[in-house]
Amino acid sequence: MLSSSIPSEQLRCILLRDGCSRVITGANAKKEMVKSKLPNTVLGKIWKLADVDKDGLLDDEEFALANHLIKVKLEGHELPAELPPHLVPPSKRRHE
Ligand SMILES: [Ca+2]
Repeated sequence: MLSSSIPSEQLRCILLRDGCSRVITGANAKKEMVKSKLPNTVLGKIWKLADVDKDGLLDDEEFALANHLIKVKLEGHELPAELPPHLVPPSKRRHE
């Protein structure tokens, strides 16, 4: 399920927000991600969980979710293997 890491280009978007304004729309994207000091492997896992619709991009809601997952990890909790339903952004819920 988590066999492949995220493409380096996407990670670069996370870390640098370089030419990725349509992907990472949060002004604090770079700050938040770098501030976390989490290893790339963890950020990749967070990306996979946060990209709910699997389109390879993080929109506002998904980025907020990513930040939430970063906090979870920083608080010492393990990341879930799959995103719990209650964390899925309302606009991404398709099974209700
Ligand atoms: Ca997405």
